[in-house]
Amino acid sequence: MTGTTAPNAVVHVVVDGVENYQQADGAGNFTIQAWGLDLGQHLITLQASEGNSKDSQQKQYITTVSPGVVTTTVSGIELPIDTPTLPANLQRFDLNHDGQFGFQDILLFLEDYHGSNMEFDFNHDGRVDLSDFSIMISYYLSTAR
Ligand SMILES: [Ca+2]
Ligand SMILES: [Ca+2]
Repeated sequence: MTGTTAPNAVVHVVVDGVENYQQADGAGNFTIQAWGLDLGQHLITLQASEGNSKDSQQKQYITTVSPGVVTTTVSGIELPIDTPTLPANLQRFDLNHDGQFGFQDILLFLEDYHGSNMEFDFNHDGRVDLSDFSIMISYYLSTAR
């Protein structure tokens, strides 16, 4: 089985209920082999995952091992991992620019509290202060699950 996914993502493969996994290379290419399959049809399920519990969609293939055929190849498997994009009204709070609005961003704000970074001036009154922090927190609480 060969295909592509995100660089260095871990590809999980389940063949007939037996799980295996392999890390894709730096270009996102992966090659996985399953040995000793019986004749007949086999269900193959693939899913790639990255840190921060980002997963690709699951893909399923059915491959048939025929008599006399030594190698059956499934190629061109694509397992893209979408990076979730932050809603536009939350992007300004993504202070460390990792594509997510989380606790790390709040810590960054606190580190530069009363600082000069006008990127943190969420209400555009020319000061970074408690009112900006409360704006950030109220958005954070409204998105926290
Ligand atoms: Ca962030
Ligand atoms: Ca302000």
